[in-house]
Amino acid sequence: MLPLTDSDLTRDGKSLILAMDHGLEHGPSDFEPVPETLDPETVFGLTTHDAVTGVAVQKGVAETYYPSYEDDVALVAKLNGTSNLWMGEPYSPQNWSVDYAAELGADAVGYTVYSGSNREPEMYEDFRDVQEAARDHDLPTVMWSYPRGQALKNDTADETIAYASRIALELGADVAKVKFPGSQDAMEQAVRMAGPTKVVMSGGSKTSDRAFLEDVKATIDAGGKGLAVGRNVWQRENPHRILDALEQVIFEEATVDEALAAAE
Ligand code: FBP
Repeated sequence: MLPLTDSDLTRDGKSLILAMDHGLEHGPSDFEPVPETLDPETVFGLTTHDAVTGVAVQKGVAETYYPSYEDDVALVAKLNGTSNLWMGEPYSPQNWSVDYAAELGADAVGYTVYSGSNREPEMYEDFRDVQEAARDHDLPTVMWSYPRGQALKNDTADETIAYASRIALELGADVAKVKFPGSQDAMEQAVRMAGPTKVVMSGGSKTSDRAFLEDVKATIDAGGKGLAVGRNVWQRENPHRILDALEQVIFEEATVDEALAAAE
């Protein structure tokens, strides 16, 4: 494992990674709630908030927008991704190389792995090459560890998320990005299963401020090391307010009530 403590991706050992690869993964519909977010510049503007330690984007967005923000925030180069138009078995092809990400100033690489898919063997082979190339560049690897496929009935079941975080450790990821399994106890098990691999919560579709902050708080109290989030920040009319509250919960050990009050 690469020690992440002093990396640009962390603050006090924890991370808040703002994800914005949705234009590829989900398409225009994700930007409809706040039409200004269609312009990647709007979301990049949020990365100057003190709470944000990293931004996760695809190649084209990184090439165009990251050069103006490289002094403000760490780049997590999201190397693979697939569109919502693809209806086949879950698989996510690699769209740019680790070498090119390093050239663009990446501080870490991100890679989705769909364990449980019929194409799992191919994805593991792809991930092997990425993880080893990232090691050559001393770049940490963040695995979007998303079990998915015909055999999987519930992709956020306790044991599924624990398995997801363990797979990240087994395959050499430094950070496991997993969905919230619904309780602090289940997240604790996921953190235990990951060993030295740091576990961060994946944001999910937009919920209320309180519901979202409670999941984040449970993740931090479970030993999780932060959050990688998209819609629950930039689909809000006032994303700065939720970032203020997230800063309290993730970095200041505040309760949800304290965080909401501080963000007023
Ligand atoms: P959200 O916080 O908006 O859920 O974003 C996290 C993320 O992993 C994105 O990086 C990615 O685009 C999206 O979720 C993929 O979600 P799914 O595969 O569940 O549609």
